[in-house]
Amino acid sequence: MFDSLSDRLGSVFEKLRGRGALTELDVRAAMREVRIALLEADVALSVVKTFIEQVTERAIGAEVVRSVTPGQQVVKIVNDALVELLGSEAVDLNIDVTPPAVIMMVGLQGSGKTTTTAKLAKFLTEKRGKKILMASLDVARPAAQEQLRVLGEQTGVTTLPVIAGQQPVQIAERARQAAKLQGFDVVLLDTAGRLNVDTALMAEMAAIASATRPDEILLVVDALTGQDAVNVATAFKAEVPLTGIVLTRMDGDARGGAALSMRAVTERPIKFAGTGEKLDALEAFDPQRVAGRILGMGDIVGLVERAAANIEQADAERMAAKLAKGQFDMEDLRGQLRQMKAMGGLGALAGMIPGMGAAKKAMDSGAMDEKVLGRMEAIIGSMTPKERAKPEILTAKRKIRIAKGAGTTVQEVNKVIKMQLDMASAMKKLRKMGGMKGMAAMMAKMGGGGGAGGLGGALSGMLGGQQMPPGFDKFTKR
Ligand SMILES: Nc1nc2c(ncn2[C@@H]2O[C@H](COP(=O)(O)OP(=O)(O)OP(=O)(O)O)[C@@H](O)[C@H]2O)c(=O)[nH]1
Ligand SMILES: [Mg+2]
Repeated sequence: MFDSLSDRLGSVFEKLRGRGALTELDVRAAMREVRIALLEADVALSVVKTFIEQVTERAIGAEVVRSVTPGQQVVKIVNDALVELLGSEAVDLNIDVTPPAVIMMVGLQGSGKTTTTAKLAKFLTEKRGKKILMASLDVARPAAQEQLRVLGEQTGVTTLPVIAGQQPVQIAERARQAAKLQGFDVVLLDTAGRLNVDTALMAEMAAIASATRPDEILLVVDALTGQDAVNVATAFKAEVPLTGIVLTRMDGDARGGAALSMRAVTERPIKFAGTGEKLDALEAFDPQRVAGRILGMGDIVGLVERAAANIEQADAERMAAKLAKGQFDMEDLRGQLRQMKAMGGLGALAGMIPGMGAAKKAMDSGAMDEKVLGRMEAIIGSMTPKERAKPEILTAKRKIRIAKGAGTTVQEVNKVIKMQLDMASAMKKLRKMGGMKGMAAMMAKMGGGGGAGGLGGALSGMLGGQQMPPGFDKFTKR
């Protein structure tokens, strides 16, 4: 279904791919084309706008990983943003509850509720080994209950016997009761289709939902209706607590707008996609896979990921070698700061360095923010390579120059120097204790807590922990 979008994006990136360098203008021009492609795919305007802003900002600010081209890097950035747009992680059904779990299907007339109910029953039976009971609450259309019964026969799934004259809420209650007594794991409730404007049926749906309190209320929407599907979802969300979306007719020639806008607009995950009329044409919705299908550039995305992983690996090895020798210069400090930033915390070091527990806690509690790391990085960035390798040559004059370069004060430069010194001496101590092996022993002794000096101590001090070395207070947030 994403064919034309896929083609459009493909040709945008084709132009970027081989290029040796990309300017901001190149990126912006490419993003204008991506924007048009998304709009033509019927993605909601607000969603397109945010998406383009995000990707542009990331692409322009990105450091290009060695051994890939800037164009490839941009493809990876767009891929990641698409994955996020689609919801990042696949979201499973919430059915691991005290049985029976109740799943209620809602949606407009003809959206595919009854078919999807049967598909889901088959899926849960075959793939999850669940015992399923289906019940039709559709008393609005004469043949509806019979339709589900026939589907039950085709799939070998039990359906609740029909009792003429019962109302939806009663049927739902009876289904739950029967499931409980007969040991079913999941009850699937198929409901009557409604026109959006049909207030009576909307009210009935809300009544069923509040009487039955289902574990899942899945909205079934037709992907072919594009942005309308998103509007429908918004309208239903206002009536009942939706827990997820099923997009049907993904096998049709929908342009993709519904799939791409749905998550962002409704804040509900797409849990399944219907991909045909057959009863096995149902897929668990996986953002990564769908984004991959849209971009059709899995090879490039994989390449960039591998390159990044290799570099991290090489950096980690270099670092480990230095640590083993008991060295720690400004370059190492900068590497650590970057890693911390990249990991959104002190996780990079937490497993290696004694005393990091306290530092991590301080970070998590917000005692230190990204800006601080950035400022320290800027200070180190203003040093010459020689100064970074041999911080002991930093004279007062050099410090003034560095402070100016980083737009900060000599005091702050001194704090960074002090920090590097503390860490270097911690490294020496560690080495005396027997290098990396000693470190492990020391960690075992000290646990994640206080951190008796050393790198952990220096960091937790910097982070506003109890061990704050003199002069580090300015870097912590108050
Ligand atoms: N191609 C395709 N057809 C589908 C899909 N899902 C459902 N259909 C078809 O859509 C039609 C309507 O499906 P139903 O399941 O009866 O829809 P419904 O929402 O229960 O309809 P009402 O109960 O009348 O509101 C049927 O012909 C299905 O075969 C899908 O993913 N792909
Ligand atoms: Mg139906």
